[in-house]
Amino acid sequence: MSYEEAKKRYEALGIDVEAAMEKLKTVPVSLHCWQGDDVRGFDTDPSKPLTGGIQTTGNYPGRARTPEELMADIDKVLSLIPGQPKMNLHASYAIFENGEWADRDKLEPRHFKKWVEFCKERGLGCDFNPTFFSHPKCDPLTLSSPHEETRKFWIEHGKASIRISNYLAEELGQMCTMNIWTGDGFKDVPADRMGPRVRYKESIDEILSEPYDFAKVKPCVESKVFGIGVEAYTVGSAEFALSYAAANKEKCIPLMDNGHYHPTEVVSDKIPALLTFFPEIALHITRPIRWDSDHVVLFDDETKEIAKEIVRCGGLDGRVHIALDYFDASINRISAWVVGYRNTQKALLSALLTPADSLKALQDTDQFTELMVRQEELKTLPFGEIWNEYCHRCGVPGDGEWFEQVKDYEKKVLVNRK
Ligand code: RNT
Ligand code: ZN
Repeated sequence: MSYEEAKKRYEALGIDVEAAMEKLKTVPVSLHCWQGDDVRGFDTDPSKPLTGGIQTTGNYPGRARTPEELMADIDKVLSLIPGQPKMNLHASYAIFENGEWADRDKLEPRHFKKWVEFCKERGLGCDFNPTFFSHPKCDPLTLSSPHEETRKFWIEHGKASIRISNYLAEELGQMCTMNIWTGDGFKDVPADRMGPRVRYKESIDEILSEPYDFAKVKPCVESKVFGIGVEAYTVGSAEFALSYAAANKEKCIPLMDNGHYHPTEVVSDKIPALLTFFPEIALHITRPIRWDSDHVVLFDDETKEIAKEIVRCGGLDGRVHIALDYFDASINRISAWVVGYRNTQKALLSALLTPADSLKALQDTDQFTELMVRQEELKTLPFGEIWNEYCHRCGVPGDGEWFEQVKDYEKKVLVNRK
């Protein structure tokens, strides 16, 4: 079937295919730099383990070890993904020059100058994340630590991150989300659950007292249910993060990561709940398997459902900030990045190709039999033809046309990284 034929099938349902593709081309989706090097960054000893309850598993060859390698890999990825990517950096990816090094509380915008140049040359915006893990100053708590010196160090890191986010937003002329996530929690039953939460709240208050323009820098608070080694208690729980964001609407927004809930909870359903109250929310799109395993995003039911909610709640017009967050070290990392990004784009395109208004009308007129029939019939529309056309219009390969390039890059570049 040709694109034109496929398009007619959608048009028969009242769907404007051209408008869907044009819209998606303008929607920023953040590409996380940390898939390329297993979340190691450049500011600490790479032989030290990842901490904070997250884990990468696998040792597929080709991990990026330097800023140059990571940037080269990102360029490869950018050549294979459609849409409007935006970079997403962690503070641990600071680039130090001339033998200089700065600890996280002393980071400055200039340590991200190379990234700004990278983004400028490619016309990308950039999001940012303070890095509250994999560092000797995790005691193991950070912003919620009972030790004042520890808290102070991490608060300074948070403030430095606001200044860096502001720099990224100013230089690149695009809004910068700055996501606060810590792995703070306990392995076993705590004696005090409130103390750490009160301290966490006060620490975030202090970080957000650093001046910024909320139109340009959007601090986010990401919640979590549990992590490896912190199974019993998480300081920044769902209720904590949502309450914090609700109480500080003029200063920050909530961030939901779909790996951070109990296995039968779904973020798709939470999106409209939050958008009923919050003007803006942020998302980390990932794929949990039994826990927050951060597997590569697939074109699966929940990813599609999340995309549908983003689209039909008006999220593409700046209300929902979309970022990817996964890290698989067991397969080719470029492919992992590309597959997850393309699948997120597929889910969004497929959502844009849904006759949302007519389905809603069926629901509102109690025509549930027909609603089921119509929703099921959408599943066998010729989506692949539209998708490949979208990729080509974005100047990137369609399905079936890109993996050889990754294999080639692996042979020429990745295998030499011993
Ligand atoms: C961890 C959180 C967090 C991190 C990144 C690296 O569970 O999802 O967002 O994955 O900041
Ligand atoms: Zn996340």
